[in-house]
Amino acid sequence: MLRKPTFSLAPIVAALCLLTLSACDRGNDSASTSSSGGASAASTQGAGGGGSGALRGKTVGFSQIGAESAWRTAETQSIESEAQKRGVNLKSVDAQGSQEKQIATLKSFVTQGVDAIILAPKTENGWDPVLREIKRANIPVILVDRGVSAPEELYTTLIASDFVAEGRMAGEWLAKKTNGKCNIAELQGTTGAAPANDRRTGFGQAIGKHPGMKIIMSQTGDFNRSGGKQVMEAFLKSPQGKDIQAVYAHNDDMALGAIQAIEEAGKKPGQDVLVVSIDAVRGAFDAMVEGKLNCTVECNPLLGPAAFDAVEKTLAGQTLPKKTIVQDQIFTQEQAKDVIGTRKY
Ligand code: GYE
Repeated sequence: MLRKPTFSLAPIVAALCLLTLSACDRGNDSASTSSSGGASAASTQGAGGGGSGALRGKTVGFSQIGAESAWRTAETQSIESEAQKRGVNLKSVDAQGSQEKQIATLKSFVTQGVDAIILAPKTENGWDPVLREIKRANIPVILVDRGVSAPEELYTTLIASDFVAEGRMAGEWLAKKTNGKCNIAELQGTTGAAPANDRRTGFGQAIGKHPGMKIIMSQTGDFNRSGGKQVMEAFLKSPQGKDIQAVYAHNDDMALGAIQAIEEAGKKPGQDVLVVSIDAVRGAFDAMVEGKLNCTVECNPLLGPAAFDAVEKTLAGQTLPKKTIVQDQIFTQEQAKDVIGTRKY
């Protein structure tokens, strides 16, 4: 189990890189993971630099939700480039935000007889029938980035971040920053999506310990920038708009949209209204350097190496842990300048 090196460890890591160049490449480019539930650790290391060659010529179907955020674009690129490195024939299909399209895609993967499926599911519910169909066809399903409510036996493994922990980190940071007193506007992710549900739960757990912290408005901005901007505009225009002291956005793209709305309303994001979000994409670092975003919690999208390690293992007959958790960390405005150059997405 390899934890992502923190930035203070950089000199030591750099020295180790000289000794083991390829291992360091993998460490920087792919998500660091640990397995949950006491099962044996699923490593991202095994074949992260392109694999053992075992997947060469295999056909893998990848059903992606869409391209609503910089995070998702980075995830798609990670999966597509890893497939290429391993000589996998990848059928990558973008569902343009539609769960129905994802289901139709999965059915077509069954008809085509792919060797394995990687699925980034839009919402938690609604997958049981199609997952049963895939199981009957004996095709392993690797879930990446979001979980589903379907019974565990219907998929091979899930590789994702702990979204409750991410929400909690954001809430704890805000509690500390405001001494436990703050009126908050929340921009939720896509309705019914695991990260939206869990990030709301985790944040609620953290601020629940502080009676002076209240969510005074909350609405979905669908994990995209224009959604975040539109909802924030409406929040600011509402009778309680002047009371908003902080924005908690379930992802960076919505926070960046909200920042625009705050500026257009004549206020200073990062000062008049604090902004905290999740993902830690490049745009968030730029906004932190400009002083407009206060804090972002990382959610690593570089899941390609871990996903194809899982495909390789399951096709080799190995049993995988049901869940592999991606390790994340928090970044504040104060750290942004020093860290921005090292960001990969
Ligand atoms: O945080 C957000 C995206 O599922 C973890 O989806 C992912 C989330 C990510 O659109 O930016």
